[in-house]
Amino acid sequence: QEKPSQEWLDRKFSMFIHFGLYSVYGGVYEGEPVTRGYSEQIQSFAGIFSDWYGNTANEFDPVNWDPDSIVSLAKEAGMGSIVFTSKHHDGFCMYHSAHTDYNIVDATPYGRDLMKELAEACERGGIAFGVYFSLIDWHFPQAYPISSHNADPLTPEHYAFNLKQVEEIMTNYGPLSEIWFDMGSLTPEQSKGLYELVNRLQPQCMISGRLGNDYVDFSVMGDNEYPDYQIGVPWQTAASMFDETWGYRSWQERGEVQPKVREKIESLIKVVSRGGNFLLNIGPKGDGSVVEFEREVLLEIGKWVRSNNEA
Ligand code: JFZ
Repeated sequence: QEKPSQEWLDRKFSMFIHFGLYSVYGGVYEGEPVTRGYSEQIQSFAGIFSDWYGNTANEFDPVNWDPDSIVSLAKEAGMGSIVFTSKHHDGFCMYHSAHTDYNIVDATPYGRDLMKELAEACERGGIAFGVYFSLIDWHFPQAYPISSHNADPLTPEHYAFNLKQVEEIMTNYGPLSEIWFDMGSLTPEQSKGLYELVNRLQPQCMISGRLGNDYVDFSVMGDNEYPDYQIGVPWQTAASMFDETWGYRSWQERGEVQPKVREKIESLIKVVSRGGNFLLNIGPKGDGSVVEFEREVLLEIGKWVRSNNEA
């Protein structure tokens, strides 16, 4: 029996990474902070046309992205896996897709398959790797309109495109611990099709409930949320460092490290003691570096985890 994956259930604490073209904007458009909405959704909240937004790829050169040091950071924090944004709502692929040029290899001066390098670093470091994959796409022509909660089912073209992309992700990046489908509105046939595709190629890969229509291997709670009764399915709480954004926000007021450490340890305890997986997010800068505040918070949490394991 492949599911639920016992490894997934045992993992308890994991790193979420939101990294993409939006990280270059850092929550700023035309010199002004964009104060509405998550910064990873700046294309929508600042009303930027996709072609114009996509020009940012010409300057996307995350030379300070260092997958081995990110894996070390996750391990020091006591995390057992990393879940990475393969494609967010903006439609930009952080991996080498054969089905669109709108990807990190073909469209940026960086020109390397950053997701593959992260997957390999996870393998070297002995932690699991999974992906976030958006079922909203603001770049794919047949998938309009721009919305962060599109209520229309996927168009046949968009669905076919997603199938091809999920297939390449399931084929080229080693064994995946989970796929975090997000935010689409699918027909039952579409949910079933994607669910069966993942199961066929990677039967151990846990599938998030956001695929819809009860095709679910684990269910996702919001920050600080957890079920107050046994729900009978594996579950996860995803949390950002600050509620307002998952992607990098240059003008974020971060305050002191210690109160944030305490807040996140409290969440970790609540989630893990109730049997869930805690997925804590970082949002690296456009140059690929980890925000110092976030690094410090993770290292402090790691100290607590270690002292707790020894006790
Ligand atoms: C979605 C995305 O729209 C968002 O940009 C980010 O990627 C986040 C991780 O996922 O937004 C969500 C998803 C789930 C919840 C809240 C926002 N939730 O379960 O409370």
